[in-house]
Amino acid sequence: MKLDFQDIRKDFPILSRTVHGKPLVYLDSAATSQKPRAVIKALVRYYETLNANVHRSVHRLGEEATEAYEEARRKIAAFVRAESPTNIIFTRNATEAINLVAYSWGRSNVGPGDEILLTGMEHHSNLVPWQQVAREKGATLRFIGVKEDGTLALEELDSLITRRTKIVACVHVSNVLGTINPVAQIAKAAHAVGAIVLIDGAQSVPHMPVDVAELGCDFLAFSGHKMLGPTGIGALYARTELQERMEPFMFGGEMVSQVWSDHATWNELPMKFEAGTPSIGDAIALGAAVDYLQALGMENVRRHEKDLTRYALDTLSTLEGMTLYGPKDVEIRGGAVAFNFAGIHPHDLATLLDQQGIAIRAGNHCVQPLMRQLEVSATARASFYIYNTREEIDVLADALGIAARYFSGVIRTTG
Ligand code: C6P
Repeated sequence: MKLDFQDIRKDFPILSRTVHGKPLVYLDSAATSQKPRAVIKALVRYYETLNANVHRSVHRLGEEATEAYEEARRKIAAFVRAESPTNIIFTRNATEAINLVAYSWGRSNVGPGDEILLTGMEHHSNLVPWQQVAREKGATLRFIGVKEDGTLALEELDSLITRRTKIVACVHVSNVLGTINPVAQIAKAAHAVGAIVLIDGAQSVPHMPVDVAELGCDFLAFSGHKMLGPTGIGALYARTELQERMEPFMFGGEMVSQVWSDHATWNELPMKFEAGTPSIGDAIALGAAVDYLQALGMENVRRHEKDLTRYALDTLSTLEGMTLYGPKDVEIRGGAVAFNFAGIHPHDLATLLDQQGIAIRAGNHCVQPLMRQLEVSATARASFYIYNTREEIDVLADALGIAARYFSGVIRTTG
């Protein structure tokens, strides 16, 4: 199926606004995506017609809200090809999903002398929780290195994955380098020594077909807001057997079955991990986001982003003074393109582009260890999604040309 991307743009009300008098060119979807009308409507519809707490009330609204909430869970499970909806635990975001694993699984299964294997391109969300577990439990963190070309040093895998490895926690698609890591291969090596595998899917689930069985992962964490859904909702895919063996993450209402004054038993899966009133409307709207993506087809989403990424790499690499990070081959990379340009500080660059209506991100992208390896304190980053066009990349390239001239003193401000 060929997608009409101008039609897709019409589904996103925000894309018709202007910024500083210029049409908005939104190139920051790796930070958070924009939302189509169908998702906004689902949220409004929930509050206008369904609003009630879930799993508690026998009244009509309570039942309808519960059904809509559980329907969203079914959609999300199908989206990542989970065996059962009970494999999906709702969280606030990918960060909370990873923390859930670190607290519930990590604190009971990692001990002194054990090893936790990460990569050198982990987002802080998949690094700091493991630093905490390692410190508390006397375990050691190990890292698969990142090579100059932005890919992982997989030749190190055999020596890094040993009987001491308890968990391998690895980002699927890097939010800086764009690299798509061969997580299925890593998972196979981890399972061979009895380690379990957590995949940080924050930048993959929104952008490409993801099948948990094909990845061979035990856990997959992702955020709703990066995949057209609202903020405040994310998910953890967790294998049933591991859920059964794990202690709850948080304690309180709804995650319990029987409660006595001095002890309690836990609710069935996955409610055991969902304490308190969840983000009901946000979960339902995430279900609508999944419907929207499914209707487009994730293969088409990936194809469009590959095209944009190839175009961006080709276009930006012609600019003098451009340093692009990450693999050059779009077959092994996603649509987050980090760069430094003409010696201009990324924050200055982002501010200048903003004057042209262009939204990019500048900073360390919550991956400070990788920044140190790249020997920079920050980069600029353009990131793409289904609503972006080649024309917007041309606008970016032209604006970068203007920025270079401005900073080299050719263009001077008046006043
Ligand atoms: N990266 C970016 O601009 P949360 O904040 O929980 O929704 O997602 C955390 C996260 C985890 N892993 C990866 C690979 C990510 O890219 C992110 C979020 C954003 O790159 C915000 S720092």
